[in-house]
Amino acid sequence: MSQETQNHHQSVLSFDGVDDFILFSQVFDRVTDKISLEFWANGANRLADQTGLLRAASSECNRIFSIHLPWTNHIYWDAGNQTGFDRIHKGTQEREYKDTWNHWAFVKDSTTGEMFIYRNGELWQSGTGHQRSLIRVETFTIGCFWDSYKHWAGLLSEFRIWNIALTPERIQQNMNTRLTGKEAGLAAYWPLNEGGGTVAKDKTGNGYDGTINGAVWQTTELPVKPQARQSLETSLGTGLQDYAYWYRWKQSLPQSSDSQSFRRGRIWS
Ligand SMILES: [Ca+2]
Repeated sequence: MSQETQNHHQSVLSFDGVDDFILFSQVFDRVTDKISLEFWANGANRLADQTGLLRAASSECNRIFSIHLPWTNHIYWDAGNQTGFDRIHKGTQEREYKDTWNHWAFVKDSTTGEMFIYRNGELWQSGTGHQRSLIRVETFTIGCFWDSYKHWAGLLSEFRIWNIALTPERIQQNMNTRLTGKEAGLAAYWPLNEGGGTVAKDKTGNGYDGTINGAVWQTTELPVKPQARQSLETSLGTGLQDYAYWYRWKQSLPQSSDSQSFRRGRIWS
């Protein structure tokens, strides 16, 4: 097993499949024509055959996003607006989503009309001709299809929403590591690793915290490295902060230290 796919003992969120869910508000006001949703999921053995893992609706209750994982032996990815929704789906078997960790990514690009589902970084299903644009989301839940309806059972971790269409290369690059929250295109990011409390914190700084209803914390092996890795876009995006940190650090040194060799480094929050 490579370094990238080693398991690490970490806190994840466990859903009972009866009445557990996370409720968010106005998560997608930064998303218009492109979206990617990705997460790690470990479906419980008791996971029902008709469940909703995610549901997002407009103020008029139009279906904006929906992920069924599964629904009657299929996995569905829906994305739309007030005119209806675009959909791709494919038949599945329990071994693809139960009793083990799988990384899932659901992507839609309204400009090209493409939709994709990736499983563990590899293309699982795709479709074309899906040009419906996306509109503002008012209610967003993880763990059920509709209010108190068709709840999902299992473990979830590392939930991310992007306002770009992720490529498989990009998914593979980041799926086994935590993010910093500052990555370009990241709209909301819930590592779901708090290990206590009832708030799912959005680590982007955009403030899209969620309220955990019933789901409980569990420590288990997860194929995600606990620490964020430095990525190119993060380096570019925080270059100024990086310099500011270095400058403050240098200013704090005693005068006699100036002659010492200095190797520029950085600190990650
Ligand atoms: Ca419960």
